Amino acid sequence: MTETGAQDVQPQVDVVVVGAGFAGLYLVHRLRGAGFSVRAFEAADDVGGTWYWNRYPGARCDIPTTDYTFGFDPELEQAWTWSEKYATQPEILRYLQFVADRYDLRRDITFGTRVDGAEWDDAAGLWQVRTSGGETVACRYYVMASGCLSVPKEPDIEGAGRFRGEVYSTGRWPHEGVDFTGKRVAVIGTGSSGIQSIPLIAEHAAQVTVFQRTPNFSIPAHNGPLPAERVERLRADREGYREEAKRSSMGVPGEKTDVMGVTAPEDVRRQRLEAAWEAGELREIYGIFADQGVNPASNEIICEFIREKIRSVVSDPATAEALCPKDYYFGTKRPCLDTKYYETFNLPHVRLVDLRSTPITTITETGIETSGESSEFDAIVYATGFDAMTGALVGVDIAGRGGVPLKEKWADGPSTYLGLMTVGFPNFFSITGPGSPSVLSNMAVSIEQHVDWVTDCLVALRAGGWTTIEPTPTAEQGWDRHVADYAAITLHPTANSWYMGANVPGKPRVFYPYIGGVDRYRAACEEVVERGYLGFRRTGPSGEECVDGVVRRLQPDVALVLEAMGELGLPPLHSLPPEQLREFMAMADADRPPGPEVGGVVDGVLPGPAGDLEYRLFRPSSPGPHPVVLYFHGGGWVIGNHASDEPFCRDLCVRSEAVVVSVNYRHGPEAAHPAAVEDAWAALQWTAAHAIELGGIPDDLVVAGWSAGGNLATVVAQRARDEGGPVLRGQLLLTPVTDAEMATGSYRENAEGYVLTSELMRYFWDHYCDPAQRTDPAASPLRGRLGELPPAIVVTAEFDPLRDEGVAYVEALRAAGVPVEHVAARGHTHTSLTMVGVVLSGAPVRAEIAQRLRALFREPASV
Ligand code: N01
Repeated sequence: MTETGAQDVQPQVDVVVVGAGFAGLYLVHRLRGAGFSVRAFEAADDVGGTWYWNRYPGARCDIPTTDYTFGFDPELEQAWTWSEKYATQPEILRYLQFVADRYDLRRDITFGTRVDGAEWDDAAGLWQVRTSGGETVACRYYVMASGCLSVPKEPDIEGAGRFRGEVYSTGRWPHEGVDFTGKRVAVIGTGSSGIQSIPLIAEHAAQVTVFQRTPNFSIPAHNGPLPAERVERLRADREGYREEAKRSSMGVPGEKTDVMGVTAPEDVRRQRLEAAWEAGELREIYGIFADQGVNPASNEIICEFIREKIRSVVSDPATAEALCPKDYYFGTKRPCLDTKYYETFNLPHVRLVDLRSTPITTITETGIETSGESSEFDAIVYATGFDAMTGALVGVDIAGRGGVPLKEKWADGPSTYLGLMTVGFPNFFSITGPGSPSVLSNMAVSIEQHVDWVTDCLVALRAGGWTTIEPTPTAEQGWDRHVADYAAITLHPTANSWYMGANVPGKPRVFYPYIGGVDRYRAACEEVVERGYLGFRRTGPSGEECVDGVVRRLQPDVALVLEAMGELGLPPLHSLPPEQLREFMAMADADRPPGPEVGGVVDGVLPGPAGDLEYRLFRPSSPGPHPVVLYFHGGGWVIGNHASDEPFCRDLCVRSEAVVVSVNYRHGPEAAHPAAVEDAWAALQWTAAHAIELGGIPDDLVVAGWSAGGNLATVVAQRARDEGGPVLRGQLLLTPVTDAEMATGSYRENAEGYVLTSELMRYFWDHYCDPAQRTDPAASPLRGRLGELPPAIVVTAEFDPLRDEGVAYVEALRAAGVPVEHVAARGHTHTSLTMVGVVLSGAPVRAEIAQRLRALFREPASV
């Protein structure tokens, strides 16, 4: 490590910063204020970053200026007044120049100079940063504040270099501006840059031809004066307003909706859609429905609404249709705010070329050829986008410990801890890096949060006598997984967007930003600090400290459900008498999504030892006969019935193409152990005997159950073995109860906070089974003889008190020679896997269960 060298070689400067946009400027200000020496390098001749380079006509912010602004200094906010809801590029650039002047920032910034490379010197514990000016600067900390959308994508069109007319790129626009008067102009690209610039280019050009590969969703910005309501709120309580932004999901204050697109009445939908259209704000269109980002049907309502609007504006039906996005979900590519974009296509000199039907074949010396036409132009404008999120970071030769290049480490996609740091690159930070909310949020707020976090971190290092900081591999892998888990429950991975790296040929296809929201992200960053820099190793002359661990381990949607339940302020479930607990569960079940469509549902009764037992049968839609799954519901042998796990049963039926028969059984305390076992045993015998009438294949029978139902399933499987039948294909045990002892590690780790608590499990046992009977294998099947049992699929959940007894059952079955498939559901709780349509991250686990179940049915019968 760095200890010895670190004391000998002194840095020339504490921190090197790359970039002088929003992020670089605030970094210089904060670091300097915290007593660090700083040098910033900026390729441009002045401050501004994005707003220095993107000078194309129509360039504006699309977050209202009340929010797209620094919030760290109330006096700065007093001293500057924005002129419009969405400011133009020149005004934003003037603002950043004003900020640079006000805090005298330029004296620490070297302009016209790129950082070409940076090497970590492990012996000295320093970064050696090389610049295009020929300097090498030794620094302790190195921060890339180089922007998420700062490296324009190279034109990747055949013949692009041959064109002899004028060529412009929106991301590198000439400072003196461009006069298109009387010219024939081609614009390639219809993302935000194209959509903002096309109407203004059309004001002067003689002809504008727009080459569109993918149409975008755009809504009118309704630009104008600053929103009065926002200005008033800021005036009345600036601090409260800024704080609300920090605790919002996008970095802009606003209410979250709980209106679901699919279930809302038509008039409510319409009202919300029209209101968002009228507001002309990203925050509003991202928040029309609570489920628009995850539910295709809900999302489609928004897509179709915008398509209707496009059709109502654009006169030529063919052009209108070509402008309507149809092959990706709203929001999975960055939507745009525009000023008269669609109207521009009604002008006689503006034409759309749909590259989907007639792709560009080549650019020639004089124009553009597509498969359908050849046109001549005086100028071509490339609005073709950026190598987003990682382009600027891997564009510099950054070599970490052992000389490993960042580019190499990230060859399969970026890997970061909190989007701030990466393993193997000590003391190296990226502002709004991949794995942070960045481009999905108000950049001004996200930049400030990162700069504050980094500065506070350096202050803490100094105070603690540490000289290096680096994340641990465990922490980084955990964060990468969390970022990917979040993206996986959204519709984003379905789109070819720059969020997915899909716009740059060869770029790894992963979801680059963090979609958990500014609020949740900030909470994670704060928690890391509160827990003593969890996931970081810090070293210094006097040794090292490492608090290893993962900051977010629950599946994101499981965490959201737990959060929502926490907000209800319910009494502990184990404090309710059984009758009340049953009523409460029935109420909760009434509101849940019903589960997928099945081919048919039949209710019936079968004879039990103490009277009829109700069952509900779910039939697949394909022609039968099918294998049969006899299913016992969860509920601690105290609550639930044959219908209480209906969404899960439907899901199981559809995914495994089996008839699922969910049978009720008697519950404690009214009918204590072994009543439930006797009922389950009767149900098994009856189902096996009536397989054909139920639409099943005889002998193609699996017993299944969740939790207490899993306990019953395996108890009757043991009995079937001992009594010579019925013949079973296998047993599916979902987070089963296998032992009454309640003394495992998972009982301690997950005692509270994950719905099924230790107390609640004790309550269930106490209502179900006399303590003297609990060691009986008919109550604690782990204690039974396990040899010669049918193959098992055992599912355990990471945050479940029952996890370890499930694992113990897996091991014991294996030791007894029983084939076992163990599905360990990472980040799940005892109850989350059955929350069909609510906890979306449960779907891949259920798919895996079904796949294994199907495989079981394909195997030759074992008994
Ligand atoms: O870039 P883009 P952008 N042949 O990647 C097309 C922010 N921003 O500069 O979608 C033909 O969105 C490409 O087509 P396709 C904002 O976050 C903000 O416009 O890949 N076409 C697409 O239509 C934004 O999202 C503002 O099929 C080609 C377009 O070019 C981000 O920056 C303003 C092509 C590129 O769109 C990037 O926006 C501007 C090819 N070979 C930007 N290659 C504000 O309002 C690409 N395209 C604040």
